[in-house]
Amino acid sequence: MTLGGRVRRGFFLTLEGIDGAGKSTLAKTAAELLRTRYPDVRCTREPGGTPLGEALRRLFLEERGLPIGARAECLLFSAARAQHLEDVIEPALEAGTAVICDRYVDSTLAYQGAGRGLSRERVEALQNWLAPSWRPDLSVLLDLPVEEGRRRGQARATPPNRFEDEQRTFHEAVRKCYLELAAAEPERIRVLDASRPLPEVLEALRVVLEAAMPEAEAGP
Ligand code: Z5A
Repeated sequence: MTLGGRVRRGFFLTLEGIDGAGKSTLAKTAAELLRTRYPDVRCTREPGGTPLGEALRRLFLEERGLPIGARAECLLFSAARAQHLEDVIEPALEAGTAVICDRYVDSTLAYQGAGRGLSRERVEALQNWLAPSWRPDLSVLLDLPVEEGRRRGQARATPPNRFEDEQRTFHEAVRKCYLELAAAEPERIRVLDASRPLPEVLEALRVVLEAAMPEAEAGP
């Protein structure tokens, strides 16, 4: 498998879903499972993973009053991703590391495309430009009704961010887009019912991950 023309030896897993779907919770179990096959596992997130990404994350999630238009929002998430790919994701995959990324390109298609109403074609074209071979080996979509995501989010102590503040219709559009993306790419995007009790979701994750990981190479 190649990444931007170079040999790619690691495994690239992304976790997606609406707010509060359980991505951070599942990342820990995914890391344990990947460690059975890969000597190094790197957990990262978007926006984030680099000094630029973390600075933009603070800007998005903490500066609630700062006006950011839909196109600027899309470009800023994409800028953070370009840096993340260059500094973290591509070098790790090339070194044989398994990378788990909490949100990736599908988030931009769902939030900035469907949520903010930007043209899907333009958002996709931008992603294809900055990450020509951006496709993860596996993307796990944690699907959850919007109301349940809100309920889980409200249990947190932190104040709602600019996305959590959005109307229900915004989050419904995001969820719908995620499901459409999964229907269009069923091999890459596996949908898990995140409303089930956590042990069941973790078991479903184990099953899809085991099936997606390449067989261990035979020794010399
Ligand atoms: N964003 C964007 O617009 N465009 C982009 O391109 C990118 C991002 C990359 C990033 O915030 C924001 O940026 C995000 C989209 C936007 N919008 N928001 N908000 P984030 O990724 O940090 O925010 P988040 O998605 O809301 O993360 P989160 O709140 O931490 O959700 P999570 O990681 O999916 O859930 P969790 O923390 O693992 O679980 C939430 C709670 O539910 C927690 O108490 C768990 O114990 C509980 N939980 C988890 N699973 C279960 C089950 N199965 N049953 C019961 N309870 C559960």
